[in-house]
Amino acid sequence: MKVNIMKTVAAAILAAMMISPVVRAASQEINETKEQRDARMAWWRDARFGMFVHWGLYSGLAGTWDGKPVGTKGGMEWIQQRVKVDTDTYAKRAIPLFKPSPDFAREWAKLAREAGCRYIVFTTKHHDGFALHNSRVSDYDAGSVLNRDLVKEIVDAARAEGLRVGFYHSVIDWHHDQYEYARSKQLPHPLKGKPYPNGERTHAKYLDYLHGEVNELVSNYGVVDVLWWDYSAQDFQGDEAWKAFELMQKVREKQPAIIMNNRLFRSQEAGWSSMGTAGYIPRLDPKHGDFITPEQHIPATGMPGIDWETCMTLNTTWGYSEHDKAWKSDETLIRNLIDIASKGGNYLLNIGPKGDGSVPEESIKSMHAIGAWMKINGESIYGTSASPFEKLTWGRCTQKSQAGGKTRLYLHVFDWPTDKTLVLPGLVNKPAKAVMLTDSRSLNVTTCDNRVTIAIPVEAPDKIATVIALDIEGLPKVIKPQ
Ligand code: JFZ
Repeated sequence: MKVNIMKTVAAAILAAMMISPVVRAASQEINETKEQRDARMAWWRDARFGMFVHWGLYSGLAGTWDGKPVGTKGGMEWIQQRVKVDTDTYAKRAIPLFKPSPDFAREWAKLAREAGCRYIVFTTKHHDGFALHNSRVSDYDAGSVLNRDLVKEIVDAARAEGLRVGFYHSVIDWHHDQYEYARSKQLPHPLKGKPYPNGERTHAKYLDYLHGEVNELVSNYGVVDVLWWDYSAQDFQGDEAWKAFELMQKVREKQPAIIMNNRLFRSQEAGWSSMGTAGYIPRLDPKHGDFITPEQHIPATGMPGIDWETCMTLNTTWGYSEHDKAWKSDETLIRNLIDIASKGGNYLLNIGPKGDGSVPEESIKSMHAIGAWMKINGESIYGTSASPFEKLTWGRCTQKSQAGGKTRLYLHVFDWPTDKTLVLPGLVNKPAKAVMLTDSRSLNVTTCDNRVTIAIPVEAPDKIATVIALDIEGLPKVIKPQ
């Protein structure tokens, strides 16, 4: 809600004058030791599994425009761009269909907890520009339109379920009348290629607005654990596009322990090689963010020294679409989570609630299936690190240090061997014991010729992934099998 515009403008001008070039240059450097960084990242690295939520005005439209499906595949949170309409036309159709129920946030938070997620990252504003909080610098926000602060509702609900909270925030903005979309050929905009409807634009004014909304988000909702920026292109990124270093610095001043992704940038040193969802590379200078964000895919190998999080949809769209039926199977989702953990990454799995905030039935089922598996096998995911094996023919492995210098290897068996033996080729450590998490059954372990062999039952107790916890002496030592 806009109040005291003059006061805000005056304050902004004053603030801008006070930021000297010296301060701005210094703000790029991260004053943090490795130990401090490890401490700040610890909860996130342990969590391994988070719930992403894409929800906004587009959710009520549900992938439909003029009574017709805009598509059956792909991101329907982009619907305004897909049908190429201005913000007023879009808002007029979308607002009446966006009707959050009183209880929606508690349902999401409960679902996330039941699924075994340790954090939730949700869209505070997507590319369409509609903000879910009660904003003083905008009248295109839930406060102005619904007289509700949906960010507060979601944060409160998530905290009540013991979840960490992350804000997705789009720096791309299809609503603001000073956003100079012509400056990028690569970033999307519904009116791309067309002249600005309002004549001249001054991007700096958009940046005041962007920084203003972000300031509200990091000031008014207590601790914010993650800021998930989205996104930049090679031809428009970083300082030029978003005053990125200053923005990150301001966020850190309010939220010293916050964890941010690298999407305010798109350059080699910030972990990007090209456009496209697979354009990431395993590189990251901390001044550009804390983690990289492979989208809709899982990297082929782990990336020692780099924090990463794969974000993925349950079907093919982030924002709700009534036409998208391409739901991933429980097997795919559970094995993805395991695969990612075995490579040392996090899984941020998306739900796209409907316009009333309710979660599609298929998504609830999938999240519950993951939750049921996690309830039994969660210790093989949370707080684990990447596999010591380069490759295992039957599945995946994660590991965790134990008291007394032991290491526990979690063996995730996807393809159950038919000869009643599970072989760990090249593992030279002395094994102590093996237990199946499914039913706490102890299994016989033998070792010879640099391989460990575990005696297993004929039938796989869990067709998707049976986990065997194998304790070994010392840190795992794996040699290349001959
Ligand atoms: C972005 C958003 O556009 C999308 O709607 C969703 O929020 C997702 C999580 O993030 O998706 C992208 C971002 C970058 C590229 C493509 C899709 N890219 O660089 O090509």
